[in-house]
Amino acid sequence: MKTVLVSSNPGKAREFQQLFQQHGLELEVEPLRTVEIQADSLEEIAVFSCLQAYNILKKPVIVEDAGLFVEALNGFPGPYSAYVYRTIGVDGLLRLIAGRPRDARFESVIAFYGPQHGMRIFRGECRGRIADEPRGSSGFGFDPIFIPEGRDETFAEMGSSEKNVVSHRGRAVSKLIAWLQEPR
Ligand code: ITT
Repeated sequence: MKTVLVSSNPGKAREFQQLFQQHGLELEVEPLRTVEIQADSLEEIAVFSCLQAYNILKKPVIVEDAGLFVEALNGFPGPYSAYVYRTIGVDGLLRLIAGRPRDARFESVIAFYGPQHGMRIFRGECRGRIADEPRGSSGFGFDPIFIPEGRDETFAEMGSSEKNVVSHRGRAVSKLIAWLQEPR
């Protein structure tokens, strides 16, 4: 079964592609822009976008919604991460948490929908902390200020394959791939 990822984020698509290739699976990326609802949960957003994409493309699709949850901000920006990134960006987020504890986590929720299997959800989380200043130039979004647990480098100082080993997305995609590879 060839899987279609609907995403307009090339950085995200690259990380998915790399994991699929490592497992000898094909992944088609469709940069279709769906209407992203505002909701307090990544799952609600992913499920809504996934059904919308399926209704347009009429083939099995996957959609991922991810976000950065900062503990000192009670989980903000979470599901609003794309908006916060576009508006105040990395520097704005650093200003918001100046002098406060740096604990944070990334979460990824992947929604798969196909008429044979219905809706399936796969989750991944990566705990870590917010760096004092941006470091590194690879990746996308908040990568320059996120340091995963047990490491000193930010995600942006790692290559995408190294990031995939520990990241929220890497963990969620690995669960998706294990499910896709189950004999049926
Ligand atoms: P699509 O919905 O089209 O896939 P998007 O960029 O809008 O692309 P999300 O809503 O899932 O994707 O992402 C929310 C934002 O959270 C994203 O734009 C980044 O700013 C941030 N983000 C998510 N995953 C990230 C990661 O692995 N590294 C850095 N920032 C990330």
